[in-house]
Amino acid sequence: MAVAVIADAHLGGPGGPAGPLIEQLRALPGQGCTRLVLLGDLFQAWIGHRKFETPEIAAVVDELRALRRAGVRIDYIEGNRDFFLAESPYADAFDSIGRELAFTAGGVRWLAVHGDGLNDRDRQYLFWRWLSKSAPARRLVLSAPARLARRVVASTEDRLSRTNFKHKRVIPERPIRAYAERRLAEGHDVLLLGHFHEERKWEVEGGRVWLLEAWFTSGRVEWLGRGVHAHLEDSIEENDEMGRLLAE
Ligand SMILES: [Mn+2]
Repeated sequence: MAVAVIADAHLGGPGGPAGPLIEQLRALPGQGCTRLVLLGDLFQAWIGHRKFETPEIAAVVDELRALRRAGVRIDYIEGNRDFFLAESPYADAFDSIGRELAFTAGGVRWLAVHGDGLNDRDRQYLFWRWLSKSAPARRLVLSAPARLARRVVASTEDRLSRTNFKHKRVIPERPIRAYAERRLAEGHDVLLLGHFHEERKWEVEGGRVWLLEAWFTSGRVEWLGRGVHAHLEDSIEENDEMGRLLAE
Protein backbone atom coordinates (compact mmCIF):
# COMPACT_ATOMS: atom_id res chain seq x y z
CA MET A 1 0.00 0.00 0.00
CA ALA A 2 1.52 3.30 -1.09
CA VAL A 3 0.47 6.31 0.96
CA ALA A 4 1.06 9.84 -0.28
CA VAL A 5 1.26 12.73 2.21
CA ILE A 6 0.98 16.46 1.62
CA ALA A 7 1.45 19.00 4.43
CA ASP A 8 0.99 22.78 4.47
CA ALA A 9 0.37 23.61 0.82
CA HIS A 10 -1.05 27.03 1.83
CA LEU A 11 -2.63 27.49 -1.62
CA GLY A 12 -3.87 31.02 -2.14
CA GLY A 13 -1.03 32.19 0.13
CA PRO A 14 2.66 31.27 -0.23
CA GLY A 15 1.56 28.06 -2.02
CA GLY A 16 0.28 30.10 -4.98
CA PRO A 17 -2.49 28.98 -7.37
CA ALA A 18 -3.95 25.46 -7.41
CA GLY A 19 -2.59 24.27 -10.79
CA PRO A 20 0.71 22.61 -9.78
CA LEU A 21 -0.81 20.72 -6.83
CA ILE A 22 -3.75 19.58 -8.97
CA GLU A 23 -1.34 18.09 -11.51
CA GLN A 24 0.38 16.15 -8.73
CA LEU A 25 -2.96 14.91 -7.36
CA ARG A 26 -4.04 13.80 -10.83
CA ALA A 27 -0.85 11.73 -11.22
CA LEU A 28 -1.28 9.83 -7.92
CA PRO A 29 -3.38 6.82 -9.10
CA GLY A 30 -0.90 6.14 -11.91
CA GLN A 31 1.92 6.16 -9.32
CA GLY A 32 0.24 3.40 -7.31
CA CYS A 33 -1.19 5.64 -4.60
CA THR A 34 -3.96 3.93 -2.63
CA ARG A 35 -4.27 6.48 0.14
CA LEU A 36 -3.70 10.22 0.41
CA VAL A 37 -3.17 11.84 3.80
CA LEU A 38 -3.56 15.62 3.84
CA LEU A 39 -1.76 16.87 6.92
CA GLY A 40 -3.58 20.21 7.24
CA ASP A 41 -3.35 23.82 6.06
CA LEU A 42 -4.01 22.87 2.45
CA PHE A 43 -5.10 26.48 1.83
CA GLN A 44 -4.09 29.78 3.38
CA ALA A 45 -7.45 29.60 5.15
CA TRP A 46 -10.25 27.07 4.71
CA ILE A 47 -13.61 27.78 6.28
CA GLY A 48 -16.21 25.11 5.67
CA HIS A 49 -18.84 27.24 3.97
CA ARG A 50 -19.40 28.21 0.34
CA LYS A 51 -19.32 31.93 1.04
CA PHE A 52 -15.61 31.62 1.78
CA GLU A 53 -14.84 29.48 -1.25
CA THR A 54 -11.80 30.63 -3.22
CA PRO A 55 -10.95 29.46 -6.77
CA GLU A 56 -8.20 27.27 -5.22
CA ILE A 57 -10.66 25.56 -2.88
CA ALA A 58 -13.19 24.89 -5.66
CA ALA A 59 -10.58 23.45 -8.01
CA VAL A 60 -8.75 21.26 -5.49
CA VAL A 61 -11.94 19.85 -3.96
CA ASP A 62 -13.16 18.84 -7.44
CA GLU A 63 -9.88 17.00 -8.00
CA LEU A 64 -10.08 15.29 -4.60
CA ARG A 65 -13.59 14.03 -5.41
CA ALA A 66 -12.27 12.63 -8.71
CA LEU A 67 -9.41 10.91 -6.85
CA ARG A 68 -11.86 9.26 -4.46
CA ARG A 69 -13.92 8.06 -7.41
CA ALA A 70 -10.68 6.56 -8.80
CA GLY A 71 -10.40 4.51 -5.59
CA VAL A 72 -7.91 6.53 -3.54
CA ARG A 73 -8.77 6.83 0.16
CA ILE A 74 -8.38 10.43 1.36
CA ASP A 75 -7.96 11.49 4.98
CA TYR A 76 -7.87 15.13 6.08
CA ILE A 77 -6.18 16.19 9.30
CA GLU A 78 -7.28 19.65 10.35
CA GLY A 79 -4.61 22.31 10.67
CA ASN A 80 -4.78 25.65 12.44
CA ARG A 81 -6.03 27.29 9.23
CA ASP A 82 -8.90 24.82 8.75
CA PHE A 83 -12.31 25.53 10.26
CA PHE A 84 -15.56 23.56 10.48
CA LEU A 85 -14.73 21.16 7.62
CA ALA A 86 -16.42 18.08 9.08
CA GLU A 87 -19.89 19.73 8.90
CA SER A 88 -19.20 21.47 5.59
CA PRO A 89 -20.24 20.95 1.96
CA TYR A 90 -16.65 19.70 1.39
CA ALA A 91 -16.94 16.75 3.76
CA ASP A 92 -17.85 14.33 0.94
CA ALA A 93 -14.39 14.84 -0.61
CA PHE A 94 -12.87 12.86 2.27
CA ASP A 95 -13.10 9.42 3.80
CA SER A 96 -12.26 10.97 7.17
CA ILE A 97 -11.73 14.42 8.68
CA GLY A 98 -10.21 14.74 12.12
CA ARG A 99 -7.57 16.15 14.41
CA GLU A 100 -5.32 13.11 14.03
CA LEU A 101 -5.03 9.81 12.19
CA ALA A 102 -3.42 6.49 13.07
CA PHE A 103 -2.67 4.09 10.21
CA THR A 104 -0.20 1.44 9.07
CA ALA A 105 1.89 1.69 5.92
CA GLY A 106 4.99 -0.26 4.95
CA GLY A 107 4.75 -2.22 8.20
CA VAL A 108 5.11 1.01 10.19
CA ARG A 109 2.46 2.33 12.57
CA TRP A 110 2.12 6.03 11.87
CA LEU A 111 0.38 8.68 13.94
CA ALA A 112 -0.28 11.83 11.93
CA VAL A 113 -1.14 15.11 13.68
CA HIS A 114 -0.94 18.61 12.20
CA GLY A 115 1.36 19.92 14.95
CA ASP A 116 -0.12 23.10 16.40
CA GLY A 117 -1.19 22.81 20.01
CA LEU A 118 1.25 20.05 20.99
CA ASN A 119 2.49 22.07 23.91
CA ASP A 120 -0.10 21.75 26.69
CA ARG A 121 1.59 24.60 28.60
CA ASP A 122 0.67 26.94 25.77
CA ARG A 123 -2.67 27.76 27.42
CA GLN A 124 -3.27 31.01 25.56
CA TYR A 125 -2.94 29.38 22.16
CA LEU A 126 -4.94 26.30 23.12
CA PHE A 127 -7.77 28.48 24.45
CA TRP A 128 -7.84 30.58 21.29
CA ARG A 129 -7.82 27.47 19.10
CA TRP A 130 -10.64 25.91 21.07
CA LEU A 131 -12.70 29.12 20.93
CA SER A 132 -12.17 29.75 17.21
CA LYS A 133 -13.22 26.20 16.32
CA SER A 134 -16.20 26.03 18.68
CA ALA A 135 -19.87 25.68 17.72
CA PRO A 136 -20.74 29.29 18.73
CA ALA A 137 -17.84 30.60 16.61
CA ARG A 138 -19.12 28.51 13.71
CA ARG A 139 -22.66 29.90 14.08
CA LEU A 140 -21.32 33.44 14.28
CA VAL A 141 -19.07 33.11 11.23
CA LEU A 142 -21.67 31.31 9.11
CA SER A 143 -24.59 33.59 9.97
CA ALA A 144 -22.79 36.92 9.62
CA PRO A 145 -22.93 38.84 6.35
CA ALA A 146 -20.15 37.57 4.08
CA ARG A 147 -18.03 40.72 4.29
CA LEU A 148 -18.12 40.93 8.07
CA ALA A 149 -17.51 37.18 8.37
CA ARG A 150 -14.51 37.40 6.06
CA ARG A 151 -13.10 40.17 8.23
CA VAL A 152 -13.61 38.10 11.40
CA VAL A 153 -11.88 35.16 9.75
CA ALA A 154 -8.96 37.27 8.53
CA SER A 155 -8.37 38.70 12.00
CA THR A 156 -8.75 35.25 13.60
CA GLU A 157 -6.15 33.85 11.23
CA ASP A 158 -3.86 36.76 12.02
CA ARG A 159 -4.38 36.32 15.75
CA LEU A 160 -3.84 32.55 15.60
CA SER A 161 -0.55 32.95 13.80
CA ARG A 162 0.56 35.72 16.15
CA THR A 163 -0.40 33.77 19.28
CA ASN A 164 1.59 30.87 17.97
CA PHE A 165 4.37 33.00 16.57
CA LYS A 166 6.95 32.65 19.31
CA HIS A 167 6.67 28.90 18.91
CA LYS A 168 7.21 28.99 15.18
CA ARG A 169 10.35 31.11 14.91
CA VAL A 170 12.35 28.30 16.42
CA ILE A 171 11.04 24.75 16.19
CA PRO A 172 10.09 23.85 19.79
CA GLU A 173 12.02 20.60 19.91
CA ARG A 174 11.57 19.88 23.60
CA PRO A 175 7.76 19.94 23.77
CA ILE A 176 7.56 18.07 20.45
CA ARG A 177 9.81 15.30 21.79
CA ALA A 178 7.82 15.10 25.03
CA TYR A 179 4.54 14.91 23.11
CA ALA A 180 5.99 12.28 20.75
CA GLU A 181 7.18 10.03 23.56
CA ARG A 182 3.81 10.22 25.27
CA ARG A 183 1.87 9.42 22.08
CA LEU A 184 4.23 6.74 20.70
CA ALA A 185 3.78 4.85 23.98
CA GLU A 186 0.13 4.35 22.94
CA GLY A 187 1.39 2.01 20.19
CA HIS A 188 2.75 3.97 17.22
CA ASP A 189 6.20 3.82 15.60
CA VAL A 190 6.47 7.24 13.98
CA LEU A 191 4.81 10.57 14.77
CA LEU A 192 4.26 12.49 11.55
CA LEU A 193 3.86 16.27 11.84
CA GLY A 194 3.33 19.22 9.52
CA HIS A 195 2.85 22.81 10.68
CA PHE A 196 6.51 23.67 11.36
CA HIS A 197 7.25 23.83 7.61
CA GLU A 198 10.85 22.58 7.92
CA GLU A 199 11.93 18.97 7.73
CA ARG A 200 13.30 17.33 10.88
CA LYS A 201 13.78 13.66 11.79
CA TRP A 202 14.46 12.73 15.39
CA GLU A 203 14.84 9.50 17.24
CA VAL A 204 12.94 9.56 20.54
CA GLU A 205 12.07 7.09 23.27
CA GLY A 206 9.77 4.53 21.65
CA GLY A 207 10.21 5.53 18.01
CA ARG A 208 10.66 8.49 15.74
CA VAL A 209 9.34 11.91 14.87
CA TRP A 210 9.22 13.20 11.33
CA LEU A 211 8.37 16.86 10.69
CA LEU A 212 7.45 17.25 7.04
CA GLU A 213 8.64 20.15 4.94
CA ALA A 214 5.78 22.37 3.79
CA TRP A 215 4.58 21.64 0.25
CA PHE A 216 4.74 25.37 -0.48
CA THR A 217 8.54 25.22 -0.24
CA SER A 218 9.28 21.60 -1.26
CA GLY A 219 6.67 21.34 -4.04
CA ARG A 220 6.84 17.61 -3.35
CA VAL A 221 4.47 14.81 -2.42
CA GLU A 222 5.94 12.54 0.30
CA TRP A 223 5.50 8.77 0.15
CA LEU A 224 5.17 6.32 3.02
CA GLY A 225 5.53 2.57 2.77
CA ARG A 226 7.66 2.53 -0.37
CA GLY A 227 11.21 2.26 0.85
CA VAL A 228 10.60 5.48 2.73
CA HIS A 229 11.17 3.77 6.05
CA ALA A 230 14.67 2.92 4.87
CA HIS A 231 15.03 6.54 3.74
CA LEU A 232 13.99 7.63 7.23
CA GLU A 233 16.69 5.43 8.76
CA ASP A 234 19.32 6.70 6.33
CA SER A 235 18.73 10.27 7.18
CA ILE A 236 18.69 9.62 10.92
CA GLU A 237 22.08 7.97 10.44
CA GLU A 238 23.21 10.98 8.41
CA ASN A 239 22.07 13.27 11.23
CA ASP A 240 24.00 11.15 13.75
CA GLU A 241 27.03 11.27 11.50
CA MET A 242 26.72 15.03 11.26
CA GLY A 243 26.39 15.24 15.04
CA ARG A 244 29.58 13.23 15.46
CA LEU A 245 31.47 15.41 12.99
CA LEU A 246 30.30 18.55 14.76
CA ALA A 247 31.19 17.12 18.16
CA GLU A 248 34.72 16.20 17.06
MN1 LIG B 1 -0.21 24.98 10.56
